[in-house]
Amino acid sequence: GEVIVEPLIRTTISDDRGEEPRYAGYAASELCSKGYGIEDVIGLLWNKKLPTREESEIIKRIVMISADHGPAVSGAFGSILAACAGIDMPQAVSAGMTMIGPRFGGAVTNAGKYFKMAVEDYPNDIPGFLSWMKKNVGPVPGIGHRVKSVKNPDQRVKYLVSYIKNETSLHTPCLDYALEVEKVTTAKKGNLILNVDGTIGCILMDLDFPVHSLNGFFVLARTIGMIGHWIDQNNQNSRLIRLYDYLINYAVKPEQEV
Ligand code: Q5B
Repeated sequence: GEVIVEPLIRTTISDDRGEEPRYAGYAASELCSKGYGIEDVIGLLWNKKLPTREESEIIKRIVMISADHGPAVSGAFGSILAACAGIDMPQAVSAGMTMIGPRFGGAVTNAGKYFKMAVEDYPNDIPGFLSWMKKNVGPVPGIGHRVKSVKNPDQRVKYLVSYIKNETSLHTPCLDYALEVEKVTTAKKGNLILNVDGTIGCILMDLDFPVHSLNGFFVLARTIGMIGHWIDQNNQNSRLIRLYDYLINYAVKPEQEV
């Protein structure tokens, strides 16, 4: 007779049982033939909604602007180090990916989460929000940068903010709040700017993406850059990296008698 088994998993985003995959109900080939882009696929698979044209343009810019930030940052450097050690592409890219976390690139989700909380729980009370964060969380995710500052502004952030404000009709309570927080934090220290993680986190909250999807934007975008660095090192037949002694402060005890 018929055997009834409990489903092992439940999916709500895609279905490949027909002639082709459907993303939240939309046939992949139809999306292509009707002129939709990768940003629309992101909207369907991460938010189960086809973005409006205006929303798609914003998503596209977020991915473009976060794709790479040169070889010096933790993620790219991790991939380069691996490429130079002869590691294959997937593993070298995942070495870079491993670096994405609370300090580097992985502050998007928490920036969105806490700025949204601030809009709701601390409207017009930035000192109250900052002291809550200090007591309960630590450094405000989305604020602060190692090299960018008031004197050396991050053009990616400037561009995104100006695009959203001047060329879209997006309602931006999270972004507006974060920009007000930035005024307070930069008054204390010049590098406590609203950084790229914070900016995209707030815009994505304002776009109504699920909070857990937010780090995915940095992960997706930076994968493009890490693959690029791996290809670049391989094209150059780069040699194994070993740090020179002058780059290390050997603070160990001098030789001891046993
Ligand atoms: N302080 C990013 O710090 C960094 C504070 C703060 C209050 C804050 C730090 C931080 C939150 C996490 C975040 C994303 C670690 C950054 C990115 C992508 C990237 C990267 C690239 C790319 C930098 C010195 C003093 C201390 C701290 C205070 C620092 N941040 N206070 N809220 N948020 N931010 N990450 O310069 O009194 O001296 O003890 O954790 O949003 O990853 O390009 O490189 O595209 O690849 O190393 O842009 O800001 O300084 O940590 O030693 O702190 O400032 O409490 O105070 P630093 P620290 P005190 S974007």
